[in-house]
Amino acid sequence: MRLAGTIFTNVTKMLDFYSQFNPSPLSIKQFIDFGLNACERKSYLFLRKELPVRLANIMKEIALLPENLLRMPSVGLVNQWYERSFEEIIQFEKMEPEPTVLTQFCQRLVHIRNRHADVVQTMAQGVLELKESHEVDTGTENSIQYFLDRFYMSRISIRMLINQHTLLFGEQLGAKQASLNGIGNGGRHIGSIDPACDIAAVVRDAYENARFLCDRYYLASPELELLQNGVPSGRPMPVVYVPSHLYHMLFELFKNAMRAVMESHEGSPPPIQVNLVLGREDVSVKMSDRGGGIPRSVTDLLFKYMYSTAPQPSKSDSHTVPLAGYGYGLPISRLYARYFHGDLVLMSCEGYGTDAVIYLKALSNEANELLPIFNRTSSKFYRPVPQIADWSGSLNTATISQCKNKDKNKDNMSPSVSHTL
Ligand code: P4A
Repeated sequence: MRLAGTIFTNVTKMLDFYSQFNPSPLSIKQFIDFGLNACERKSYLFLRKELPVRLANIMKEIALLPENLLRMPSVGLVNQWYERSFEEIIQFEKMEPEPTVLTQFCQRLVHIRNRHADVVQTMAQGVLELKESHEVDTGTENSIQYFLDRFYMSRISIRMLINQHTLLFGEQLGAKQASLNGIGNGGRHIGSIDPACDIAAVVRDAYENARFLCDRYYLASPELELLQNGVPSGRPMPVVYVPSHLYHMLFELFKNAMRAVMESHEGSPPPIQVNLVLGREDVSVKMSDRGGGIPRSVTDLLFKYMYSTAPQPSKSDSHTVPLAGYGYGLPISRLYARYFHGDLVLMSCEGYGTDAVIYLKALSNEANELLPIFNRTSSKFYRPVPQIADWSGSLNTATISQCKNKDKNKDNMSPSVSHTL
């Protein structure tokens, strides 16, 4: 207790210090080169600076949140986790990379990853607490959307770094060997990256698991029609990617598509079509359903955290509403796509069905991390100024505020590779 004041000022100082640095985005190619060539010492020296930088950058933004959101118990809890983890990492600042330190560092990373396991759910709870206790205006809603995109993106990136280090170097017993061998995956994984990730296989896997839930709830399910360049093909389509990220996106999209199809058809449900296309710049995965679609005004709302926030079905209900689409499935799936400079877009034709497209970068050296950077420009989004319309019609329509969010999502993120077109 006696030291509390000292620790407080010290950590505050360290936060100020580390938040001055911009995060260093890595490309998938760099992750792979690093995984193949770098030693644990080098990884340690990089992470003991990069992790505090990424933590500090996002913690500075947490501090800028609307005050009534910051006061919500769940948000306070998340904030505490970040403070604790930041403190735990900067303890390594001056520790030489000796074997005992390296082991301790690995264990610390695992501990931190576990501590942050429920961040998404807890933050959603915080937003729910705010909605239930306060009237939320459009300005606040936009700030929260802006923040959560950056906050969850930061989390994805920090977990990626931790996963790579612990998979490559953790748990003594030849962890590097095990992760490089990628048990059951043809021995090619580099941490969480598969240099020959078969998109077709991940599509089938996500489909089967979503179908299992669909069958249980609706007692039927739509078939999958898997195409490559528009024609049926049994051949694999390999890309350099993180299979778990791709799976996450596809599973979410399959659940949505199945729900829409089953809710709009009494008899035999029309199949869900997935078309895989490999271009020079993009890999595109297009999922088309005939589930009746949604109006354009709703498409945008599906990516909004405030709109998607609903009380979680209780654990005992969860088996009866497997495709309910609670939570942040779509907005977070889109962040996974954008994390390596891809995207996820929905195009719906109300009255017919929905197309969802996942875009990935075809080249691993162009697949750079997209990271939020804390600076003066980013902080201005937390003090929304009253908006004056410069187009006729209400400013509060979903369409217009989504347009603004689209621009915002692109601002203050780490720069992308510039293309000469
Ligand atoms: N039609 N189309 C979709 C939905 C409806 C749809 C839908 C009613 C809406 C909300 C939801 C799940 C499905 C689709 C594919 C998508 C997204 C929406 O990727 O067919 O849960 C949130």
